[in-house]
Amino acid sequence: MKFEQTLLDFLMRHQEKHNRTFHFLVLMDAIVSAAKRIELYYRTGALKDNLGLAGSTNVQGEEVMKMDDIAHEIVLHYLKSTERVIQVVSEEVEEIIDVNKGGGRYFVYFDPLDGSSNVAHGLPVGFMFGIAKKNLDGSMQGSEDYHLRAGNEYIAAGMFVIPTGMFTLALRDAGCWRFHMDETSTFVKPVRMLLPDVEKKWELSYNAGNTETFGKNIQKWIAENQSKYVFRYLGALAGDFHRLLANGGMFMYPAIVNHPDPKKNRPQGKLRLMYEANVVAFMCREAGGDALDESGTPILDIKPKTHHQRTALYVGSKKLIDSVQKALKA
Ligand code: AFP
Repeated sequence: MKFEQTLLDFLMRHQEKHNRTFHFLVLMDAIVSAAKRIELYYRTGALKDNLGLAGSTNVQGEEVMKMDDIAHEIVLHYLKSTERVIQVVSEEVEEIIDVNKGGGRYFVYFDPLDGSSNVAHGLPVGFMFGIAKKNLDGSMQGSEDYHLRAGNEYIAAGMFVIPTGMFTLALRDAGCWRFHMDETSTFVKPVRMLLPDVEKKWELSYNAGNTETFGKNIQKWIAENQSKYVFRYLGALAGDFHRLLANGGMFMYPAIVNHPDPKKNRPQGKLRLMYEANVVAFMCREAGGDALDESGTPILDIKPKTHHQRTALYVGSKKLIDSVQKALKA
């Protein structure tokens, strides 16, 4: 009889190999439990009437679906239960949430249900998260912005594409891994993800309807390059990035600077730095790729000023990111 590897077994070996503690296993166990629970609600959402609007707006001023509230509560519950999380930032809540004032070692930044325009259709959404750890030497502790870590300080980042059972996790300096979960979400088939060099498979992923609102240099780059690549766009970052990691290419959400209604411009970009852009940038770096903002700054180098900060994002295969960087700086 052949037994499959479990996710915790995979992580245990990883921690041992890198001489790390098992606290991280407890945290990951909670995150996987939360993902399973969200997936269950999502699958049964229509039956349980969980997919309608909750009638409120979130901190980004967007309508909150009931499912977003549920997913947030689920993640918070499981993170609290670990007693190892200091604070969390959730897309659904304005404030930073103190989880364990007395102790703990991790900060978790998450979007429990990213891509909410897909919810009403039962199409894939993402549960995205980044994890940073307190400085065990005590430095920075007590400082007000201790939780505001740049992506290059994260120790791990990952995303579940719900409800597909696909999970991708990047561990700092130890690779980006994709897990194909079975129906119990327990047994996995880990696959090391490396962006492929074969350009004929590369894809471009962006909201093409926004093209005329982008900066002129990016519009020019698109006009000169887009016909070389296949175009794909789901409207949920986790799903779009999932494809990209396997096929290569670039996902972008440029700054909106030429909207006919100037009030709708988004010079800072749309995506959230700490739980969207950093998460994919971190995974992409471990898979051999790169990520930039509109000024050409590496996403992972941006030191956040606020926990819900937005950014423009260009993420994917190095060659394309280098080419976009030249265009941004031209
Ligand atoms: P929503 O959760 O508001 O749908 O936003 C999803 C998202 O942050 C990201 O997952 C998508 O890639 C991007 O926004 C889609 O944005 P557009 O609908 O403007 O294309």
